[in-house]
Amino acid sequence: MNTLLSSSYGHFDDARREYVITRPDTPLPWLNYLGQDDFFGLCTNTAGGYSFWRDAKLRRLTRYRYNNIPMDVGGRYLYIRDAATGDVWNPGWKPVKTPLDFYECRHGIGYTRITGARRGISAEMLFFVPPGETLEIWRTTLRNTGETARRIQLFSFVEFCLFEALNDMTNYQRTYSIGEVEVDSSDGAIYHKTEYRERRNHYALFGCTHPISGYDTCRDAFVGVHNGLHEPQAVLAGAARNSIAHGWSPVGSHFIELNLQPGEAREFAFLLAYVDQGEPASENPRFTDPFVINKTKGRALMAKYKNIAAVDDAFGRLNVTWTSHLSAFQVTQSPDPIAARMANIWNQYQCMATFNLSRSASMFETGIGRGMGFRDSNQDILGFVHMLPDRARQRILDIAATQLSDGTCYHQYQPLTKKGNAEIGGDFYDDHLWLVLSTCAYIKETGDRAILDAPVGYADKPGGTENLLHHLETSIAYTMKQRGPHGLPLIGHADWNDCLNLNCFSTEPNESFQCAGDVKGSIAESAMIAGLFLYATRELTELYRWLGRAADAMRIAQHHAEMLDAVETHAWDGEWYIRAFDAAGKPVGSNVCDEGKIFIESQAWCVLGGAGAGNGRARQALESVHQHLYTPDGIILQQPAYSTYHLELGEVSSYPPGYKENAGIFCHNNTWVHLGWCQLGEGDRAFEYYLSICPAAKEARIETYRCEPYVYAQMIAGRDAATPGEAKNAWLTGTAAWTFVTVSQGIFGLQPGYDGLRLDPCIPRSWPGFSVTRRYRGATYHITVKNPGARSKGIESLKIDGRKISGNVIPIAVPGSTVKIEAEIS
Ligand code: BGC
Ligand code: IFM
Repeated sequence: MNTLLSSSYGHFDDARREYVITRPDTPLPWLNYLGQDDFFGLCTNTAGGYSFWRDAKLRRLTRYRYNNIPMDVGGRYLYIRDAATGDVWNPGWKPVKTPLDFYECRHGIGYTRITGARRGISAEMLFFVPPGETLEIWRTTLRNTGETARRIQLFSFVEFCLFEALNDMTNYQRTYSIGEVEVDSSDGAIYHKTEYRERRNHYALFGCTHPISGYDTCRDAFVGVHNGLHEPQAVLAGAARNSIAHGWSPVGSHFIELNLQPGEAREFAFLLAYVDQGEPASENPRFTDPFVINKTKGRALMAKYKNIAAVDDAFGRLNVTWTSHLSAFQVTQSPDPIAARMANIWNQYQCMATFNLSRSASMFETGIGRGMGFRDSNQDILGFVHMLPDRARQRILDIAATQLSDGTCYHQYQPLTKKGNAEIGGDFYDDHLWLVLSTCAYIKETGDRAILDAPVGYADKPGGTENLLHHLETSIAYTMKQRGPHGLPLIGHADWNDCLNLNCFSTEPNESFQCAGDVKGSIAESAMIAGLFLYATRELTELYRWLGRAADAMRIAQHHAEMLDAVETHAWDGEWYIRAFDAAGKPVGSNVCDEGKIFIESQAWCVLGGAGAGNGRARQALESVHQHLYTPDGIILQQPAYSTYHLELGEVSSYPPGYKENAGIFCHNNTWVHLGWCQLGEGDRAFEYYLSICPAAKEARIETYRCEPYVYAQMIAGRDAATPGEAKNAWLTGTAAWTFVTVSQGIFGLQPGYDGLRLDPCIPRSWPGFSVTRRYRGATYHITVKNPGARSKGIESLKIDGRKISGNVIPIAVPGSTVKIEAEIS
């Protein structure tokens, strides 16, 4: 695949799996993530961002000020000073913003490489987290590209966070007095050891593999009380202060002096590590012993990466690891390069980020407010399970353990403790159903039925020995129990649409801008949950059949039938499915409403759940979406937008028209309609819709779109907005997982099943065919589909290693084998 379109800010380099940013002043900071296991970093195209271990709230290593001016300040900085002239600059342009002769940022898969050059000196910094390590490496190359010898001074910089990020940014009466550091100038190691004294046997280490001439750890000494990061006084003066922080704000800065001859280059690395020594032994008299940290692990890390060859080796391992992850699904030949580029590289990469971080830490999520979401993480698994099924398995069990025995769930939990967060309100009556979807997707991917027997208790019954299947049954039973006057599921505080708060009785918004209201006794119902329930019960019925449990399959199928009847009897509005009934029993998302007549979610989920299949309503519902909600920028959440605030609808009407849930284009729910069109065999529609929200297709309009062109955004402003087409909330969105499901299972049509891989593509009629390679249950399938009759759907012939078979399910091959599939749509 070659480079395609480009924007005025950069272009894709598919061969290297990179997005290349060619000027630093992007419309918004364009972000990448470092890390794939336990240690993570956010890294923007100007080296901004922060790092944490496992949990962006509880184990934050470096500080970051959201809502800053300019927007993105603070990060992994290297100041370069010409000792002769005093000229100071950064390779990533910020924070000094001295004009560069050359700037390039290559965001790659798990790494970011920033190169800057000025007046004959070039500096390249490669940031990455080696697989399995709890540290990030800044591989640094300084080169004299000029014709005269140069004396260069370097100052590295991080600002430490005192580990607990909320406390760090709110509780200054305490935090200004607790900071402690230690410096080992012999090996360039700066230890940030706040909290070590107290109860936590951990520290952060900022090391440098090049000999240093000095250091700083006190922000006031290095930056200056009245200076900004664009003018640190130590850098301007060309000398480190060798400061030791006592309280206030500890920082880490190494001072390096280099003499570079023409053509000479120097390569070395900075390391930012988290060292957790585990709980101190109980006999350790922590409060009486002299306060000496155990540097053994820190020193071992420094020694390990002292040699640049070890750094390169680690980077090589990172790339090999990613090639392996991505190779589980690769489009090898496609008429549309954008779809292939996104599916092969960026969409799967984004799925890893959402799996790891849920909705916790991005340029729009502070790492403090949200942990792992119950519904979010279940959905994230759908786009991740093919890459690392074992990690998905563990996650499913972790999530299930945050369900309560009555069927409700902690809406969010903290990644470090895996405990539900009681401060975040519950009563989202869709949450539990997503667990059915993630579990079934996992078993279809792996065949591991044993997960159903894995013991997992309920959050309110510690030590319980129920199993995962018990949780699925509890979930189904809970919705059956919680139904309203029309037999549809009650909505509770909200369903997938967090802002549709139909039990909002107080004009006093609470802290999270959600309306206060007691859901007990409320009759507000959700047609979206009804559709989701239809889908979940169909999944569970199929699972029970596969398990040979016919009676259970029939029992669940009866629940499905009952709900289907309620949907068709009460939720059909004439041309589409209504969205809900409010607390007064009035329809929401109906033609009888003045605003908010039609919503996207209930159309998509009722269709995906199997409603409207035999009576034409499914097609009619999606046609209504096309007529009322579809725009070239994507499908709007509802129309007409709410022009005023409605207490009885809640937060959805609190947004200005065109933004977020009030008639914004919420990319996440668009994907369900894409799948709906695939289900109906409309490949042209599905693909046109797919491209409408695809970031790689936005390059030509990047000044309007503003967000990263390589990852999905949660929201694009709708046509009612003042800024239509403008994206927000990039990276951490359910759009990632669901788009991967759409592309891999809907469009290219590779659908993992209990007994094999079903091949059921739905493509634009103009496509002559495509090829995909899929790793599935240990075997590799090379699949080629031809479309000589210019149709969208319907596999007519299927050959496995040259042998024709009937139907469209590819049987499970021997692990380790390679299978050649030739198929035709005709
Ligand atoms: C929604 C936001 C809302 C928030 C709190 C999010 O999931 O997307 O629009 O402000 O929840 O209710
Ligand atoms: O469904 C939610 C999700 O859980 C968080 N982001 C917004 C979505 C829609 O409100």
